[in-house]
Amino acid sequence: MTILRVVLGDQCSRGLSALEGLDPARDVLLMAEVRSECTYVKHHKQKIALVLSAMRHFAAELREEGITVSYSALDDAANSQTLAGEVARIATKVGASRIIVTQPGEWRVLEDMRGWERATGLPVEIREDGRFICPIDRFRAWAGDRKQLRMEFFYREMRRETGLLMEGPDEPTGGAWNFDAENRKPLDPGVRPPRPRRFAPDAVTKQVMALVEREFPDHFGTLEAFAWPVTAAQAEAALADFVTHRLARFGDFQDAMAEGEPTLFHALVAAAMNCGLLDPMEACRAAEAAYRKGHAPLNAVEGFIRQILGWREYVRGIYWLRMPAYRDTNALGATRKLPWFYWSGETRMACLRAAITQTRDLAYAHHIQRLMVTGNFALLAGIDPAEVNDWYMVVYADAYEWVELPNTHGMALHADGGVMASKPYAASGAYINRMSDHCRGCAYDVKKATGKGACPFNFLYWDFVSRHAERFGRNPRMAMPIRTLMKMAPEKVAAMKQEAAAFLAGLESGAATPDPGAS
Ligand code: FAD
Ligand code: DLZ
Ligand code: SF4
Repeated sequence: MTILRVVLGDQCSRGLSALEGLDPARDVLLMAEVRSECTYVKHHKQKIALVLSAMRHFAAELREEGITVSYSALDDAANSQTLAGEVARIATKVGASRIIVTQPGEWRVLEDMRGWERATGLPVEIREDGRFICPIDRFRAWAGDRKQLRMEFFYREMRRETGLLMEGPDEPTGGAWNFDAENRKPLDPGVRPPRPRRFAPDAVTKQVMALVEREFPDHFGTLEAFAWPVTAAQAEAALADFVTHRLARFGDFQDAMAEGEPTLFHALVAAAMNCGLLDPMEACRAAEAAYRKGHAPLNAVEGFIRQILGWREYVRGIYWLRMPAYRDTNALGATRKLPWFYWSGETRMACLRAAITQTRDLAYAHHIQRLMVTGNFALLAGIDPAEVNDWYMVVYADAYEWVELPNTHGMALHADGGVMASKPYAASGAYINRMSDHCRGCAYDVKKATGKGACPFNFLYWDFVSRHAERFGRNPRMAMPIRTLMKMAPEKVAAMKQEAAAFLAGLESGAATPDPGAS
């Protein structure tokens, strides 16, 4: 009896649990491009092109192995345009006796999947997603009834369990778990980061790009610079390119930002990893091997491995532990609408302009831009987490709710009330000035917190600290800024609060950003 095996767009992995035990003589594999998945948020055009191209390439590879693939293209006349619709339609067409699928990455799709049995009248087996290093139940067990779910402690357990960068059962390589203190350098003016390898669109990708332009013309972003890997072989080449040319300095400049340098020493592997083209453990092992061979220093390699083995696994654990309530968290009571410049990039704030315009053109910004520029601004300005969440889901090629939501609600906005981070990642312009060269070319003056041309990050920061001083009063990690605020002249505090109010009112009125010469 035919088993229908369903593979979703972010499950383009040969080792997927849904493919285990597949019998090519008996089974049919279903992949379906559907409008509902392309539009549940209006994804960046490059994200849709990446996922559909990866799906088409993966289907072709499976067919070459002799596997029967039922592939619903987006423009097939018979396509019902929903996952449930295609599963029911193809199950009937092939006379399936049961359905096997791997657990999806998003709560919304799992809810949908739970209805497939009713929709098809067939048993549906939802298998664990073995592509993650830490199974969901393992994370739950770790979380147990701990009061604090700090990533660092989870990460150490993962190091012990995987043996990555370990010299013995409890001995981390180099004698420490974390070398972050070495990883906070601004970019040296003389350093030119090597450009990441680009993967020019082949015929399949070009066809998909034309389809995306035709079907989703009003989605955010441009397709011109599309250069993402779309096959497992290309994703491995992208990883190798990173390990060879950028890993060694990844640590040093992990938190740096620079005008005209959209990628610095980052890996650009999340987009491929999140749609299944690259195995996270393979990425960690490749980095460790580079260290063992003396090709990259420990601060770089440990920093990179921590991002994947630590942060990536941890945020996924938090997502499944806390959903569905996590999505509605808004601990700081933020209600403001997302300013229009998040879409247009039209702002006089150079740091935000750089992060947003590169996001539009590349569907990419690196972590510090996401956290300390667009995220920090949204935190300080009190933007509604639901609006911010939608923005991050739309704009990045690597965005899937399981990873995007905890990063947005937990890390950037402190909307989860401190589940993930012990204090909000709020910072004034001084931080951006220390870590980047954006301020030099900005219309605002980073040294000023009030008066004509004052940097908005400055007065918004102090306004934020003042608004939330009571809430964070007993948090030792917030003690310093609160003490500094208390020591400030009351007139200065009042002036900054007034500037913040006027600035935010200007944003609400639809101005791109208030004229720095106007106040
Ligand atoms: P690198 O800087 O080279 O890091 C290597 C890898 O580590 C990444 O590919 C990624 O797999 C992993 N990683 C690093 N930081 C994190 C993190 N905080 N959480 C999970 N994995 C991490 N990452 C996504 O994959 N998808 C998202 O939708 C996403 N949304 C984010 C939203 C906000 C507000 C913030 C602050 C961060 C978000 N991140 C997201 C995390 C991080 O910014 C991206 O993983 C990273 O920028 C991807 O680029 P890269 O591959 O060059 O990463
Ligand atoms: C992101 C995405 C897009 C744009 N399109 C499809 C699609 O047409 N068909 C499909 O199976 N999956 C797609 N995906 C990925 C899904 O949105 C993803 O599987 C869910 O968000 C669960 O992580
Ligand atoms: Fe950003 Fe302020 Fe610096 Fe301008 S001066 S780039 S707004 S931090």
